Parts: sequence; C-alpha cells; structure tokens
Amino acid sequence: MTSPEDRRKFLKVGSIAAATGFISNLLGRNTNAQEPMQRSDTMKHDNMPQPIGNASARPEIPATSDVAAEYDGFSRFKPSRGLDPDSDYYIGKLVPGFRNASDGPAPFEAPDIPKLSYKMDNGVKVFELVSMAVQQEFHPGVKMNVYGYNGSMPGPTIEVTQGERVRIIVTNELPEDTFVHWHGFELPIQYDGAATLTQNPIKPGKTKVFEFDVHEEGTFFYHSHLPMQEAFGQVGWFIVHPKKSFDPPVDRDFGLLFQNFHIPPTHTISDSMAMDWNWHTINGKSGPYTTPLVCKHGERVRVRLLNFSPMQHHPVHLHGHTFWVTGHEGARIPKSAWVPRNNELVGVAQASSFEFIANNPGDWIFHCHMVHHMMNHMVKQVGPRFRHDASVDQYLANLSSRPEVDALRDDKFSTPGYPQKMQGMEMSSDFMKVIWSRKEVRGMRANYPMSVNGLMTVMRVLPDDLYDVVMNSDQDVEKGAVFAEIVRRFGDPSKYMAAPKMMR
Ligand SMILES: [Cu+2]
Repeated sequence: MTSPEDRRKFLKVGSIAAATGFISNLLGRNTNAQEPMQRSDTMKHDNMPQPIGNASARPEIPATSDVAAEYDGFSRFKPSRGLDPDSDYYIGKLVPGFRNASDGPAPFEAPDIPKLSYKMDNGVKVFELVSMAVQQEFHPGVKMNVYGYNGSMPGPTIEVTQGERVRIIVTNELPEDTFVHWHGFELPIQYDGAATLTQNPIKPGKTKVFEFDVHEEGTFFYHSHLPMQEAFGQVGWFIVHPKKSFDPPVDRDFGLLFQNFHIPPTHTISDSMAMDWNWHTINGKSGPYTTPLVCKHGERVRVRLLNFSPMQHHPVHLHGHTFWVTGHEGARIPKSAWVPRNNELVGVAQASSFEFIANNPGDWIFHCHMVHHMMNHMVKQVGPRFRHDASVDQYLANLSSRPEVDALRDDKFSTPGYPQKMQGMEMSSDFMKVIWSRKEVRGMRANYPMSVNGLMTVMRVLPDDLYDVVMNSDQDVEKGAVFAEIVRRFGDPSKYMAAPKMMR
C-alpha cells in the first residue's frame, strides 16, 4: 500500500465489509464481517507444519498432585475468570500449583544469571562477591563494557532461606572505591553499606566482610551504593525463601531484572549522565536475546520483576493472562490486598511479584509498555528530518501555515531515518544462529525475533508433551511447529497463517 490512493481503496473496501457485517449481525445472520480476513483465509495453512508432540494429548493433572482442574468456575486449563469476584479462586487467586507444599519452595530461576555458590562455616552461609568490570554481551556479538560482580552483570544470585545467617566477603577489583548495600535488609547499621554514612569505602584491591542474620523473607537485591556504579550495572538478586512455604505453592519462581543504559553509536560504554536511555536489558540481555520463560499448561507461576533502571519506571504487561500482584520486595502482600492486573508499574528500585495460573497455551509476550523501551539502541538521526522540498520561508512568515508533513510517506516524503532507526539491529545470519541456538525458543514462529526487542521477553505456556519436545528432547523442531501445534489444539487452525517465507 504505497500510495494514498491504494490506502483510500483499502479503507473503502474495509468499511463496506464492516458495514455488511454490521447489517448481517442485525439480521441475525452469521456471516464474517471482515472481507480482508476472508481473503487471508484462502492464503492460509498450506504451510502449516506437521503435527508435533502427542497430537491427541489432553491437559491433565500429574499423578503426583491432588489438585483439581477447576475451582469455583476457574479452570487451570482454559481461559476463565471463575464465578464470584469475592471467591478465593476468582482469576485463579488461590488455585494451587501442581507442586506439593511439603516439597518446599520452587527453585528460583533467573534465566542467563548464574547463582552464587557458598560454603558452610559453623552454620553460616559464606558467599564471596567480587566487584569488577565486566564485558557483557547484550546481543550476539554486541559486547558492552559495564560493571558487575564475579564476571557477571547483573551479579550472581544469592539465594537463602529465612532464618539463616550469611557472611558475604566482598573484594573490590574495580579501579575505584566501592560500597555494597543489601537492599531491604533489616541488619546492624555497620553492614548497611551506605556510602560513608555508615562505613568507609572498600578501596581497590581490598576486602570487607558483612555478616548478619536474615529474619525476613522476600525479593531483595544487593547493589553498589555509588550512583554511577549502579548506572553501570552493579546489582544482583538476593532471594530469601520463606521458612513457612508460601500458600498456595507455585510450580515456577522466575526472576526478570530490568536495567537500561545510554550507549552512543560507536561506543561500548554507557554515558551514565544521560537521561535518554537507549539499551534495555532483562537479566543482562536485550530482546530477542532474552531467554523466554517456559512453563507447563496449568502450572502456577510466580515472576519476580525487579526494575534496576537508573531513571525510568516500567509499566510491565503480560499478554493472555490476568496476574495477581502478590508481593513487593521484602514482603508478601496479605492475600486480602492482592490486586489482579494486566499491567503493573514497577518503579525504580522496586520489585513486584506476579502470580497466575498458566491456563492459556501459547507464546505470550511479556514486556515493558514504554515505546522507547521496546527497542534497542535507538539513536538520533543525522541529516534532514523535514521534507526536502519545503521552503522554510513559507512558515517563518506565518507560523500557522507551516508546511504539512505527509505521514503516509509518498515519494515526497522520503527523508531517511524517520521514524528513528535502530542501529546495530541488522540481525545477520550469525545473529540469528545464536538466537535460535537456545532450546527455550524451539518451535516459535520464524519471525519472532523481529518483534521481541529491548525490554521484552516471552512467557511460553506449553502442554506437557510440547514442553518435553522444547526443553527435554534433541528432536529437530521446525520453526513455527510448536506454535502451529498450539493453534491446532487450542486455537482456530482454519485461520492459521505461516510466517512470511523470507523469515523461514
Ligand atoms: Cu520501560
């Protein structure tokens, strides 16, 4: 649709089709209202991949669990709300996962971030943390120079249980002073790490020992207490599982740590004074290099989302499900105060926990809703951004008659780079090879990398047999095959559309 005339034609056909549908509906006839949709039906599923997994599989409860498929009108296996907003089971609120509470908490899993190992010393969990410069691969082949811990940005995850005592030995391998703060912990003042207020800096090459009892539970984190080191990436998870398991038990406990940076074109280091941040990472990677969260159909899922962006808040949205906000940082919210949401604003240095029953199979995007955060490496264009044949004199003489800019972009509006372009996003074949080398993305639509950028990742909800194909098998999986299989079983296969050929 290149010319305005084509566009007008389309609008006309579209509105006639819509009007026909409207009249048909009034007459109670069941015709398809949208002609363009009908036309695409005829293109349809010649390219639908062959069935994969156990095509006759039906959702079922694992033999090890005694939970139900349905609670008060809410089904763990199909999109549903339940009957009564005041019910404990409305939108799956207290519907338990398959995991038995007696098995303890589900292991915390933050894709792409290692866990920090520890040694026991007389009942104390001893961790060693090294503050250092790190080269972090935001995208395949795109290595940025940042600060982190133990060779990782974000730093490795510290995971303990409420009631334990921890000793953390911090060594500073940065070329400058550092401080480490244990965010949210109620600990003795001399271990708090607030720059110079409570302690002297850890000098380059020096070590400081922190030791305290953890009497809390929740989602915590550690970070440098110097603002520019925070902006350079120095943060890590500090997860404290409750002594008494959370009720209802979850099957998955995922962590997504959001950060952003301003890295000008041709640079590999962030301008930490900038206000407009242009590289956005989840667990140290930008979409589509972020690793999808993969769960099984019917499971109860928790996602802990920490916003450690220097300056910007993130409205975070999950498609296909309504989630309950069940926790903020170092506390679980009383059940009476849980809030159901589709989009939750997570402010700077805040962490929110989302819980939901994965009752809608598919590859669901999980993303920040700010448009600049859904892209990587946005840069200002150089060169003209006005129509090249428009005279400035026209509107200098009379500001109310400024030349109109035609957003339909016919041949009079061919200014390069509008809207702003993303740099370094060529998605070469080497890039694609790395993106598709991860098991978590197997069987997704061939063009998925085009739409998952910046602060975006994917929540994959898979029936058991497809979960096994994706996560546990060596089977060669055609791009789009898992997606097509979900459409076949749970969607509308007659409306299936393959990804454009160029992308396969
Ligand atoms: Cu955002």
